[in-house]
Amino acid sequence: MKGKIAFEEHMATDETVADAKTTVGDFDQQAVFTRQILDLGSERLERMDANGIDYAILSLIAPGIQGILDTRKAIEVARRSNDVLAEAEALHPNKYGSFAALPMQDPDAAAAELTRCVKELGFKGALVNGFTQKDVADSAIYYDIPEYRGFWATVAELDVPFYLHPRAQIAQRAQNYDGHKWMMTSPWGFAVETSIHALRLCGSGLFEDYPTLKICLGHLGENIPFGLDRMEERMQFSRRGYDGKRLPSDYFRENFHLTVSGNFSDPSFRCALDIMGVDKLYFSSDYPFEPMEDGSRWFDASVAVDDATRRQVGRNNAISLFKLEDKFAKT
Ligand code: GRE
Ligand code: ZN
Repeated sequence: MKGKIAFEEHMATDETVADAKTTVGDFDQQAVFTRQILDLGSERLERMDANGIDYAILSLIAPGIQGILDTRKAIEVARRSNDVLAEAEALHPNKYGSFAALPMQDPDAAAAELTRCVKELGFKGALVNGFTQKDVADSAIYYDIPEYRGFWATVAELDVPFYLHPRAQIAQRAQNYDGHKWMMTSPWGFAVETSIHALRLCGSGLFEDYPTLKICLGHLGENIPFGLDRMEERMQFSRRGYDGKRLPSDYFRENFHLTVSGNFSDPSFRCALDIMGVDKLYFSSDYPFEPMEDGSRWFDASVAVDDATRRQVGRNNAISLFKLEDKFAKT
């Protein structure tokens, strides 16, 4: 399919590229990966063209700003990274959009940086890599706590999507992976970590306070669609510690938007489509963690997706979500 729009597409700056070392294994792959994640020019653009991707909203590599312990440094690195993204977008305004990286260590600074990025630089929203560390390595702050309500007020007021992207559990808190490190990151742990964070947002009453928030999740919803009916069923019996007025499944269907990034599976897609409906699903590739070719080849030919669905999920829904009508026509 030509004309796809993708928005879990990653980049790194020179000062954040060290994160790539923790995510890719052997040296050959490391060298290729490092080149690809730093590239905001011809290699990425040619690959987008070859795979029928018209437009990509770029975001900083994980864990990015969320792994910086020093709050001042986090604020500075976020700002510099966002300026690099803005420059790339200015060179290729019809090819790239930008998601803000945010210093979540300081909710007010994060709100201020998002406001700057959206109002001054024309960014399309934020992408945050899960919980944030702060001051000490053994820390993990989730954004459902009261300290972040002011931040969410800003997100709601700016009316831009917030992409909750995975990161790995931190080593000091990962005893459940002892001896099984293979599943700690993208094969399984990313989805566990990110789904818990997403459900914490639901359980905190956040979407009662700010009912218009739009939260994006990748990987077809980090396994939540598959578990949602059971959750709703079981919560008839117990809601201990739950502060939402409605069920998590109500908020999930209303406030969440899922991309297919890195989860190019017909059965998983059918489940997400059944649970969420066609309006809430979007294309994305997760480049360069996934080759653009894999996502595009699957999406363009998938028998789980009929042609009208393909156009809606591959393009038209993103035009609506990011208000891109001035740039792109729906097809
Ligand atoms: C991702 O961005 O989704 C990702 C990583 C690291 C490894 C695999 C992966 O950040 O999909
Ligand atoms: Zn990703």
